[in-house]
Amino acid sequence: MQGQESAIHLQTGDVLLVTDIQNDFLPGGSLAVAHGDEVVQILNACIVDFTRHGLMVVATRDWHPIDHCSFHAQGGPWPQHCVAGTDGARFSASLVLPDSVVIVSKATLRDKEAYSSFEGTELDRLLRKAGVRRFFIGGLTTDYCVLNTVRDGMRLGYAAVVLTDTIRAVDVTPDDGERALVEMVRLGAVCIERQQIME
Ligand code: VGL
Ligand code: ZN
Repeated sequence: MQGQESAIHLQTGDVLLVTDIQNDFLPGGSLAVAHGDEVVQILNACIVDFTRHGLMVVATRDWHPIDHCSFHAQGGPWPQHCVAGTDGARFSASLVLPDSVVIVSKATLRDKEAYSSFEGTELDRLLRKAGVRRFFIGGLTTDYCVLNTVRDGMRLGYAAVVLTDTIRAVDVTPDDGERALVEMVRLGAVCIERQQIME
């Protein structure tokens, strides 16, 4: 497949975006993503790779008010999930974040859905200030937050590397995740697995 590389060396200006590893998106959660738990250990290894290099790690979280417009009760497409401050919105207890992690909360306003981690957040400003030129992205979900973050980030001028063994899709429609991957490659994102990160 186009967009595949054999190996990528970490360099200054790289950042890792750990996307929405929250209880509600994991098995047992209110919007559980099938096999979502399988990515956590691989992401932990990525986090170690980046921190060892002194590179920034950002953890994003879906952080909704209790009456968010995306919930069924408000006529939206999703069951209630990731309500700010609840256990469902907490990062998985299995995710090992460094003390230096930067946390970015998204979709925090009642009347606004935002799947991209750049939309309505300080993420772009934060990355620019840190001299970031390229983001590596993993987490949940392939077909919503990951896809939209890659799209926005590339539009903003960042290079994007998708860590394909660290993402899982909601797949509301079968193959949404596959289509999202094809779309990200079409946009110019590079796809690798964690073991292809060279230090
Ligand atoms: C997401 C579904 C609902 C995501 C957020 O961040 O991928 N997906 N809310
Ligand atoms: Zn949400």
